Amino acid sequence: MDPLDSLQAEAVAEFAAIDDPDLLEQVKARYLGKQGLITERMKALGGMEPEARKAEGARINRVKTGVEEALNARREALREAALAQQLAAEALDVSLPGRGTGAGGWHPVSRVRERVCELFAGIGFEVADGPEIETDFFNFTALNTPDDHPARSMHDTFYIEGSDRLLRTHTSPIQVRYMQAHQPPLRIVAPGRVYRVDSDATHSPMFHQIEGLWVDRDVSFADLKGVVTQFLQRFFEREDLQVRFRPSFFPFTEPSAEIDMAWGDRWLEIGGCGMVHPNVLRHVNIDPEEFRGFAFGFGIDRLAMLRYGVRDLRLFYENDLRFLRQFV
Ligand code: 2U9
Repeated sequence: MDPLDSLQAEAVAEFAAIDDPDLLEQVKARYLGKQGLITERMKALGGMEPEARKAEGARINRVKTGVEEALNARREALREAALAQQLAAEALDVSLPGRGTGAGGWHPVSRVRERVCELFAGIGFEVADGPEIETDFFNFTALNTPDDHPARSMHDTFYIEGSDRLLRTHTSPIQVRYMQAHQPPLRIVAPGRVYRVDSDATHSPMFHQIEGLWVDRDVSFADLKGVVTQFLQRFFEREDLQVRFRPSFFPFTEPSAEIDMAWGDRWLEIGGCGMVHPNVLRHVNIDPEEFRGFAFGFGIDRLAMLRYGVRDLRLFYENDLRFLRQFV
């Protein structure tokens, strides 16, 4: 075979035997590099007669093109092989079962809220709702709370700067709004978030209340005692739970009482209640000579702490899943 042809055949055979792209580039240099076998032959053309140089030049170029084509074909083949290998390694088994997202669960405070609403719904109470950002009127004035009452101070209430708005300090404004929109007789519970400037192991600046209100022609303090006592006995699932009503004061009820329940060998304060103050009824155009009402309130977080044996209220708001999962 002509030496130039055998050079081409040699290069093509050598490229075909190489599996490593780096090695391929090294071998390419042996033929096409600055001192490569083909390049050297090009250089040798300079010493030839013009006629012979032209013919030999054309032959070398043809061989060079052939070698370059073989090189490029091998490069492409190796690139495709590498890609095929990568795809095989990263292959997805679409028949595998999914990881799943895991089922969420109710927060303990929400569970207690739902349970309390359910118990009251069972004796005819409707569940009412209202805004967390309230006006001074619905949060205080309509609830017979005087201008100089400590609850109205910046110390106790979050006010919204540059407006007459505030974060409601109790859920009572819900009942005021409900009475504006509905005629008695009426029976509602109002659960929700409330806000007070207060923070320690048993107080959070945001906490949850549920309040109840029953307005009718002939409701009495005896009805109030019965409803509250039965609710607590059902909620704590203890028919013999002892409940006591201790005289107290709230601006929006008269008479008023703290609700205590027996817990181990002592009394625990668990809520407050009273007969709706006549001024509160007048603010919503209900005639206190015709209608009377009773109201009560519980801290949902406090009910949850007692029901589940949680000592620190703040655990409910840290969102530590190890804690929260225990209630699901
Ligand atoms: C209207 C009229 C009266 C709701 C009441 C209480 C007493 C009470 C506390 C329980 C624990 C607040 O979360 S707590 O700190 N609540 O003591 N709440 S009477 O009285 C109302 C409500 C609405 C129109």
